Amino acid sequence: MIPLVAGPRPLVMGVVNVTPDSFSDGGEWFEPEAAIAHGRELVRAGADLIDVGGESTRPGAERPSVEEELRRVVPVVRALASEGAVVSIDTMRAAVAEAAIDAGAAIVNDVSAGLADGDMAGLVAQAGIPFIAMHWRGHSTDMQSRAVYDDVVTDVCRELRERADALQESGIRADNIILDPGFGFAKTAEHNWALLGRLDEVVGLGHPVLVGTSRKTFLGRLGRPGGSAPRPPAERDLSTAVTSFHAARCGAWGVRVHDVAATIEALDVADALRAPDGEEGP
Ligand code: PMM
Repeated sequence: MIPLVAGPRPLVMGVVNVTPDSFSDGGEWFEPEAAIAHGRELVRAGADLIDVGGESTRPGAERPSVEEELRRVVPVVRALASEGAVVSIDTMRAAVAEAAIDAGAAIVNDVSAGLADGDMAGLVAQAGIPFIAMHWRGHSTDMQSRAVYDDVVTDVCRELRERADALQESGIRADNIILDPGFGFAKTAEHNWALLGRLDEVVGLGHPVLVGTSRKTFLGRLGRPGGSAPRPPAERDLSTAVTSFHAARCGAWGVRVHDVAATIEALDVADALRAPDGEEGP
């Protein structure tokens, strides 16, 4: 069973992208054996969940065919689930979600919150499993043109609430809906910082909240003068760990990250501050 009620600390979801072109780790785990080995490493590092995805959502990315997406993810989900890992399937396609559930996936993580495929909500309702519904305004090919808000936090909260209501009308139980503000999806750096700074408002919607800032470009731009290139994704893990600390302080249910070990260290600090055990330093 996946604990859906926010615990004393966020769950750590480790990312396994079985893609040739993800911005954060594209190509590294493209072969099933490499992806499975990476998933095992993340479990050993302490991940509570493993998120397996076969479609890159970086801005401008083209979509793989359904057959190709299935070929990428199903063997990885099957292997990791059979070894006892709690696996979520990161997909916008009901057919892929269905095959992954058959292979042992316990959660569906849909960055489109069911909007990209009209069959998704019914499938998840039928399966009776948790559903991660991310704030989304359109496919990656042109999503940045949709990064227009009056007040990004108010608008994202309203759109998430509307999605949660629609998903419940499709038969997904309220207590199986996890919300995610969708960092980097139809958002500028300014929008991402506003959402992170007011994360308590997203948590206030009353559903568990997943935070996915890991290695995203807005973190890579920190300390870089305007116009210069952001730091490469693999050099964004320290700032990611700090955002995980912040997410813990705001009551997030989970954090979706690439560097599980650094995240756990950051969450340990949050824990120690919440419940100091009185040990003497240094
Ligand atoms: N980001 C990415 C992919 N899937 N799922 C959720 N729920 N939230 C996210 O923020 C999210 C996601 C893109 O990042 P990646 O290329 O590092 O996987």
